[in-house]
Amino acid sequence: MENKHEPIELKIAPGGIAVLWMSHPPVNTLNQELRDALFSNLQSLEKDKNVQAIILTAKNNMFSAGADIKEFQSGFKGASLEDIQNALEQSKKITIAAIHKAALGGGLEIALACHYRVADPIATFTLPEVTLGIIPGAGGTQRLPRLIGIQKALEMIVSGRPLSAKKGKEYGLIDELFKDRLIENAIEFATKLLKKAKSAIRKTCDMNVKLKNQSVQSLEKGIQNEVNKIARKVGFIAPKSCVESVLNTIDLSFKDGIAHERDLFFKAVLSAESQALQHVFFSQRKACKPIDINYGNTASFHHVGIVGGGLMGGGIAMTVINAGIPVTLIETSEEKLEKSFANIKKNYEISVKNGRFTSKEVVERLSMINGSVDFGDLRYCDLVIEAVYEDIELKKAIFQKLNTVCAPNTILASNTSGLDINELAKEVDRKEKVLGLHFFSPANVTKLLEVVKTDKTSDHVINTVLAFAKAIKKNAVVVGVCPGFVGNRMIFKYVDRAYELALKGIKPHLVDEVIQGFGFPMGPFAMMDLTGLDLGWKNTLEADDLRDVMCMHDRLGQKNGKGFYDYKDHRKGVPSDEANQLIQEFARIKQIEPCQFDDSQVQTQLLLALINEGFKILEEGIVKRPSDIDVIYVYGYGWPAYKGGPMYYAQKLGLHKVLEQLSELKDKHGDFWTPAPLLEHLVETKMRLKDWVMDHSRN
Ligand code: 3H9
Repeated sequence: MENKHEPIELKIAPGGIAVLWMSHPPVNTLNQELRDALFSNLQSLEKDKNVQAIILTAKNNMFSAGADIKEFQSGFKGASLEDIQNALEQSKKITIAAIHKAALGGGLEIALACHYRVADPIATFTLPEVTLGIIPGAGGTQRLPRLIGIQKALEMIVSGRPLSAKKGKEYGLIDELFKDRLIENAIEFATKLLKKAKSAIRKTCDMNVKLKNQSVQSLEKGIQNEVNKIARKVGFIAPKSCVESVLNTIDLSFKDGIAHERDLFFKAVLSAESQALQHVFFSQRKACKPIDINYGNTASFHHVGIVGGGLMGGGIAMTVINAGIPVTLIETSEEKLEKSFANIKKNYEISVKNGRFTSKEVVERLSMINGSVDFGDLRYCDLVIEAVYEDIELKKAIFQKLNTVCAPNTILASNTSGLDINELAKEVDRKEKVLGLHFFSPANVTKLLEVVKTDKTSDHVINTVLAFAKAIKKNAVVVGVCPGFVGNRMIFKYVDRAYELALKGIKPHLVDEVIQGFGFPMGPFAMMDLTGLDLGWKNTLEADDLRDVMCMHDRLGQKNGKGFYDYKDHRKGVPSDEANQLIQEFARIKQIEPCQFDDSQVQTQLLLALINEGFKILEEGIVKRPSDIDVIYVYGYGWPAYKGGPMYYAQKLGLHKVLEQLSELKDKHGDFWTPAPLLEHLVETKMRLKDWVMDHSRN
């Protein structure tokens, strides 16, 4: 008979010290089963006269990932987090949370209700609710400021960023750090507390918030930048609600503050932003589990080779060594290697300046890259990533070389942003070990990784590379081969429409402003300037589009200080008279008549260009799920996460409405707007995208 898994394990140590282990794999989310078991154990321990102290800890290599996000939709039933917190905080026994690895959200909030907290020095503490469009709803906004002060609590809660154990101890969140034997040390800690003459019970809810001569206005002002950064220009309520609730600790009693926090929490859970962010959370985790792959063993990674030390190759090298995997970087000459290392060092210096790494960490990382001009040095690599410029013949020659120098098991990947990887696979014997790994610039920062499966890539290779993506902290999405794959294929259409709008008389900076108003960090013209207008430009004598026009007039983007914008200081572009004149001149040559479009028409055209292509990509099976496209756009192209991604947005808008708008645009502005057949089919059959995927994956 199978043993029933118990969500709580209990042991009583000598001296009446009870140790409660939460055990809900994989990450101890506080779902109803765990909450009920925890609450009933706490009630029994309270009644047990032999028990003097309670240590709350957890199994599965993690304290707790917080509330179960799935219950946001179904509603919370059974014992609440508040019941558990009251049991811990009001207990007559000493309660201690012993935290290893991480305590997030509700997980940290129950620890805050304990009388003491001890932790492993590698542990982190996070209230990430804002990243889900909500606020901490189990007392986090009321207890954290009481423990670490209002300003630090505001910074943690509004940003959703983790706090290290070292800082936690410094700020007073953690009482003791224990490098080894966390539980044994926690028991010893409890024993010492029990020996104190005076009761050691210390309730967070009874603490006063310390204001340190700060006014509410100065606190509000201090956090405004962070709020603006997260909320961008649009009405995203969570960061503002976090501020409101934390500041309530100044004027409201603990009880009233909790009641107010609960109201704000439930309002936020129901908001459109939170629904979209929850969709993104689960979509990202689903994306790395492709529908059409047989899961199995994965190979391990001891050494990675990178061919090409330019902007992309250098960024990829940084990403890999940051994960502790050594890299061999190949260039064609010693000078190029030197240049590449100088760029990598410069990027790390910026990270040191903004506090991401210490100088010591950077030295350690740099010692993990070995530069070489000899392809033979790649022979021991488990994976080689080619990252040279976009020239299929050059890439083919490199793959032929790799085929001869690399061990037969080495996986060969190309970082091409859209070339045909099936063609590259033809150059080697190990066709099943060839695939695309499309990183996005800056590769050491952007989270997205398109994993491009060719006709022959084996499932084992895909599984291995997905494990690699997780190790280097990238959000992977498996896609098929087509020009531009998913992300760029869609962005080509969007940029094409942006050019069309400019040719019809809407100035580039006005187009950009509209799309920033939607929540993108930058518009299509600023994006093209940043990427470099000459990327992939075939130096022709006749211009096909506005990119050609700009390049022909040596306007290459940020890199030479002029593109669609003029760049006086390095990054901040100002509208350019010269670029605007060139656009007008080209419109005249092409006989394009000016048109009046208001902001909402501009926004609709740009977003529909993306969405319509998304439907075509889905129908062709280049990705299997609409949510995979959402993940690509949120993590690779700056689509505002609180709007869920283009396909989620289309479904929310109503597919019939999307079809109607596309048909109208087609009538007025031509065939570019022909609706994708899949969209027509869904509207005709009144089927939701989600249901089509289920139907489709069954075939
Ligand atoms: C909260 O606490 C609200 C309270 O203030 C108030 C309540 C009243 N819920 O990411 P992984 C699943 S809000 C449901 O691959 P990792 C995840 O979907 C919560 N499911 O592992 C995946 O499932 P599957 C605040 C969750 O090691 C599996 O667990 N907390 C949750 O790379 C493994 O996850 C957060 O926002 C959850 N809370 O990363 C933390 N967490 O295997 C969100 C995970 O079916 N979680 N799952 O695909 C994380 O940031 C990461 O999962 C974590 C582990 C860092 C914990």
